[in-house]
Amino acid sequence: MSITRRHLIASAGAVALPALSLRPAIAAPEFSIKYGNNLPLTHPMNTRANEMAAAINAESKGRIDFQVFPNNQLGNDTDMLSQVRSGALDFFTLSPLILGTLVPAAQISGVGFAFKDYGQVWSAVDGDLGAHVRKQIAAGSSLFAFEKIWDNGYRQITTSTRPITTPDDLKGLKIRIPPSPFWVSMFKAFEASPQTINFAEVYSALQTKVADAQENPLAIIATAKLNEVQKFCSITNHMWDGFWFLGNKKSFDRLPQDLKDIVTKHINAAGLKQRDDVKKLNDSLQADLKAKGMAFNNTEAELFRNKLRGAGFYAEWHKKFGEEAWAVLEKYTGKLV
Ligand code: X2X
Repeated sequence: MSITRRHLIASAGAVALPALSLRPAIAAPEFSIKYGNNLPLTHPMNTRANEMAAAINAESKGRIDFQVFPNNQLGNDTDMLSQVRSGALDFFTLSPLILGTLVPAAQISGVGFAFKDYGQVWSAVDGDLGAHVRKQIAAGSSLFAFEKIWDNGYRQITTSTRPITTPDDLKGLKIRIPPSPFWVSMFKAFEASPQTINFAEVYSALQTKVADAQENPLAIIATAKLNEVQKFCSITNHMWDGFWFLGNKKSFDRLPQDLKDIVTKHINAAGLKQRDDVKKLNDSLQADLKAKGMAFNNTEAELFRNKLRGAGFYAEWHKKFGEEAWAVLEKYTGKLV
C-alpha cells in the first residue's frame, strides 16, 4: 500500500502564467491497494471483485485506489501467497486447503464429504468453525482473513480418460491437485497418483497430459474452459471449498479506521453476492458443459466415504486437527466417522 501525498498545484507560478488553470489537480489516491487471485476474469469472484473495487474507490472519495489482478497475473498461488505474506500484495483470495501449507488448521473446512449441503457449510464457516480458523490464521501468520469466506463450491472430478464411478476408478489415476498437504493425503487415500500443480498451470498440464484428471467446481471448469481438455465429469461432490479473503495485517493497519470500515464492509458484502452467483452457476452449468461435449455421471458418495474411512483418512486428520477443532466441525456436520 503505497502512501502518496495528495498534490495540489496552487502556486505562485500560476500568477506569471495566466493561461494555466488555477483549479487544483484531482487529488491522487492516498492508498493504492492491490488484490490478486487465480481465477478467470469471467468467474463470479472477479465480476464481484471488480464491482467491489469500484464501490470502495467511490465511497472512499478517491482516497483509495483498489486494483484487482485476476487470473494469476501476479504469479501463481504459491507466488501470491509469499507476496501477501511479505506485504508486496495487500489482499489475496486463497483456498483454506492451500493456506494449509502455512496454517495447517485452516484445512479443516475441506474435510471430505463433511458438509451435506450449503446450509451446513455457511453455518459452519460463518460460525464457530470459521471463527476458529480465522483465529489460527491471525495467530500463525502475517495475515488475517475477513469474516465472510468466498465460495469456490463442491468439487467434481474430470478426466480425459474414463469416468469415475467407483473409488476403484481413482486407482493410479494421474490427477492434478492444488498444492496442499490435505489434498495429497486425500487422493493418496483413494490410491490415486496425485500431482501437485498450481492452478495457473492446470490447463496446460491437462493439455499436454502431464495429468489425466483434475477436480474443481463446475464454475471453474467452465470459466477456465477445462472442458476443452477434459472429456468426463464425474459428480463426486467430494469436498466443499472456499476462498478466504486474506489481507496482510501491516498493510491493512496503515489505513485509517474510516477507510478500513469501508473496505471491510464491501469485501464481506461482495463475498455474500459471490456466494449466490457461484451456487447458481454450479446448479446450471451441467447442461452447458454437456452441450459442449462433456460426459457426466453421478456417483454414490457413501462408496467414496467408505474408502476414505477404510484408509484411516478421517482418523488421521481428526488426530492432526485435534479433539477440540474436530468437535467444532462435527457440531455442524454431525458425527463424521
Ligand atoms: O487450484 C484450484 O484448483 C482452485 C482454483 O480450485 C483453487 O484455488 C483451490
